[in-house]
Amino acid sequence: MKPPRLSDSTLAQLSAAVAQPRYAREACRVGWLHFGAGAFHRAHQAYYADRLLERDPRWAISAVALHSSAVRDALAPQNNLYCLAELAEPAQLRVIGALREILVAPSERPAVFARLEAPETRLVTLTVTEKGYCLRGDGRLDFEHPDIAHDLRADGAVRSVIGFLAEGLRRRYARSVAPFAVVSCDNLPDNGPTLHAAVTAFAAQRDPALARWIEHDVSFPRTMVDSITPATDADLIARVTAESGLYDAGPVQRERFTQWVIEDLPAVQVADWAAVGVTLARDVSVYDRAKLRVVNGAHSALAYLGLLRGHATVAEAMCDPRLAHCVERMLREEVAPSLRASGSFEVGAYIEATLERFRTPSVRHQLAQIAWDGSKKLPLRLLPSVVAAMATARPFPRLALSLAAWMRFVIGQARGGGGLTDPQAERLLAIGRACTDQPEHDVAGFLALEDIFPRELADAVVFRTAVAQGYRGLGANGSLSDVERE
Ligand code: CS2
Repeated sequence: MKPPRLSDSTLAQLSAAVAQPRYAREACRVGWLHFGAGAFHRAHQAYYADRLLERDPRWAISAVALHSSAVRDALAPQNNLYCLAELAEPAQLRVIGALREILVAPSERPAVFARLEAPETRLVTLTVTEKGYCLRGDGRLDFEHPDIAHDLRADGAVRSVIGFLAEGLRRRYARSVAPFAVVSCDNLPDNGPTLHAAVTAFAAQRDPALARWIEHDVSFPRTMVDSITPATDADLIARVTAESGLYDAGPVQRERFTQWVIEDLPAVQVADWAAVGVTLARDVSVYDRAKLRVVNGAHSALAYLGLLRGHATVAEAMCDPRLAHCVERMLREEVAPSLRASGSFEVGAYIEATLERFRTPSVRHQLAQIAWDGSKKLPLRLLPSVVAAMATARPFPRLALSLAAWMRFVIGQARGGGGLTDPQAERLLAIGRACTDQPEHDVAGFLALEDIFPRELADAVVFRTAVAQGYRGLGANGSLSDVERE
């Protein structure tokens, strides 16, 4: 017999082992708007909101899906309830009640603007991935991006998150409503200030006074978010349904570890963050640099090297002793020197803890998922460590190898016809098809992509040589013999 579906009216039938909202959902009010209703948001920020709601009813979330209606369609019959599986042995399930509604932007623009305009909306968060910011390689807003060009002409009928934020803030400004805080939860260095500059630049094209208001009066704190969130699959749906006793079409999963650090600005001091485990910090850059270069840098290295070596998940790749050793040395010898210790933060311990997280067998995190959008990720995750190494004349063979592995991965996809999930897929596949397995030639083809590899870096002989050497040693199947004894 098919179990009943998770919803407000079936919650009483939930297995006793599953935690459920300990607050009256109907008494909660929406004070938080979120762009990007994907798994990471539902596993991370919505979890913290759920815990805030236990003590303060103002923090129900209105989530906006920018493109697809899939999440809305899965959760609507469930009153937007879903299960979060915290992966450990055994997994811990909890039903999250923080989502009030899911708006699908293209068809529900007026409802999104109503939330953006509402004085009760004090917090706007985003998880739209690196490419959602429509930035150029130098981190500034790309006015040639089709969505930005469209939104500047659109007179409110916007489709990018930059357009939504600028238009939402314009409406508040016009009605003298105090601004909300805008909290980027994506893996970009200085995510707050970067987004702040992009929204201000967009607004300046429409109204200089609005741009000045955004620049001076709207807060865009820096943040660091961290929790490994493997994509939802049929396996998770089946497990959650079996363990909870209720059918859930949209569960999410993440590792037990979760971290959220927000820059301590007055505009974010609106909720009792400390009570739910969120850290407010004066200097977030220590955390965000370490997160991007260690957790995300190692992830990307493992993804490309691991896929070449025939692995499917991070935990599997970590069981490959040569690969694990290579990534560990990359972190300790090539990345760590670029990070500063601060207060209780100690780089060596952070690396140790990160590798331990990667080894957790219950977290089946697909390397193919991490391999997405390499053209947007590598410049933020690996290149800053390379630049820091070059500045102090330190060698960086494993960082170079990881970049070469990305090139080999792209070539493999081009030759095998597997396609690529990347905003630059067309250009990358064309470069991949033109490769001849001659290291200098092939590497030069990729390094010519200026919005990934800044000209000065691509022209540096030390850099070109290191990547070509990595590429040569790696071959097409990920041999590590050049950097580690096989
Ligand atoms: C991963 C991240 O998919 C990826 O590129 O590196 O999603 C990573 O799992 C998270 O940032 C961890 O917090």
